[in-house]
Amino acid sequence: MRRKLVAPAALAAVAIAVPIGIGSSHREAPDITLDPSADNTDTYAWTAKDAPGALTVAANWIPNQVPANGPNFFGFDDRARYYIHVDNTGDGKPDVSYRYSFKTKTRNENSFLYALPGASGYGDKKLNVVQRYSIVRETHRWKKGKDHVQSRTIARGLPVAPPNIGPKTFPNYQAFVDGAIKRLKDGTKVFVGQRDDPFYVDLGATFDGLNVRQLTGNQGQGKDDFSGMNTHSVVMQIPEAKVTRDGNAVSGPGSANAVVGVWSTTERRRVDVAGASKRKRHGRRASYSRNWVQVSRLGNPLVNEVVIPLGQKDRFNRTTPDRDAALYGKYVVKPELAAVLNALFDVKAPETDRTDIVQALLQGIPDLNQHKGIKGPPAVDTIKLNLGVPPAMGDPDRFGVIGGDLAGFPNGRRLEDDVVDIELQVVAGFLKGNKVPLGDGVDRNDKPFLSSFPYLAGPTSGFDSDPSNRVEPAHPPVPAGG
Ligand SMILES: [Ca+2]
Ligand SMILES: [Ca+2]
Ligand SMILES: [Ca+2]
Repeated sequence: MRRKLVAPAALAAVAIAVPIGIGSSHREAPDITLDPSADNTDTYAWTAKDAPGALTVAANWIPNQVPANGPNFFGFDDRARYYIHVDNTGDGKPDVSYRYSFKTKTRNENSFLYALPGASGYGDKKLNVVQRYSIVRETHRWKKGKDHVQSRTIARGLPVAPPNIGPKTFPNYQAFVDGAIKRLKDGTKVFVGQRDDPFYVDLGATFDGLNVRQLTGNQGQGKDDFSGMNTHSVVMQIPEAKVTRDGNAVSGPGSANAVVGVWSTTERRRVDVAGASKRKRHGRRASYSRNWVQVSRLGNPLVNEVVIPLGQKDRFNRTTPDRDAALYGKYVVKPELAAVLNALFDVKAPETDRTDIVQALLQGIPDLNQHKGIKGPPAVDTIKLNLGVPPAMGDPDRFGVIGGDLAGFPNGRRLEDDVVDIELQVVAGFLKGNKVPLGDGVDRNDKPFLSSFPYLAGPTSGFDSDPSNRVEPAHPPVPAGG
């Protein structure tokens, strides 16, 4: 499925290039590849054009879903807990968390079908398998390092939009999508279900980018390795006052409560086998609850993917953002990727003392998305969004802040933001004046995004699944100008 590397210079670099080619956080660490239903793939946080007073978040799990997957299709794991966290003070500790738990019901255990042809809605008995979920809203108060949590169930029994099996099973799949969009009592809008994977990247062109830089874009023969693949999404639109530090809406970009940090995690139950372990029952905290263990997390795209070395990747998934500077700071300040880019392309990327990357991704940019009122902002891997910055008037610039569009990555992350190109250029030294037009040749998702909630494109159906859409094109790339 991976494209071949085509730049002669890149041929020698196959082994080095592998870690960058998989996805934003798709199967990025050894342990999580064995547990796909808990694997965070992407997290997005932005201010939507049609919802200026709300924080919009999309968190995706379960990577690389080939749509044709009967008789058992992808779904959230009833045994895991899925989280979206918001830090409104800048210390990397959650202040508000939304916890999603799932329950799957099979109506007819004697059938092998997920649904009978013509299933029309969640109440229709033809829909044999129905997954539903609840949301618990947690508010955290941190005192002397201890988390005092208050929990409140804000939704229960809401339906998950089913996997899109095909037009015979679901003649009107959109009815399920519409039925899965809910507005809660506190004004929060939610959608949970299968969607098209909005991430886009091309491994081959990433390292061929220098050769085709005048043609970056799909015309440049970049091939989206995630085209035609689905994911499972939680999309939320939360009124600002529910997530800000002072419980008020944000009056403008300079407002003291304007910045929030967003990330998502997955937890699994801690397994205790009597007598099998001498470890203290409640060892060092690895999650926000002592009976559960965090097994996956995701703030900024590609951090665990290309910054954290293999030997630390599983630990990164298990630790919390407030410890990032202590545990992983050195990998950001001296990123291996800068040395790799230099070895391959001689782009003259600074290889040490990369405080510019630490600031752009982990501390926030002063007067833009740096938390206010915190001394020497700690380096924490959260997506920092200034809720007071209005959405871009026209089409978003895929380069976000480095393209002059302050409403995009790394001030939050929109679906359209080309984080692969942005991060390659930032690692090459963009913020230090070394502007190299690196890119992977893919400048947008294969499917257009929606202009309204839930914004992510609909999933490709199993019936319409097209393997030829996911492999290298039959014809060789057309050379520049050809
Ligand atoms: Ca992941
Ligand atoms: Ca906090
Ligand atoms: Ca790109």
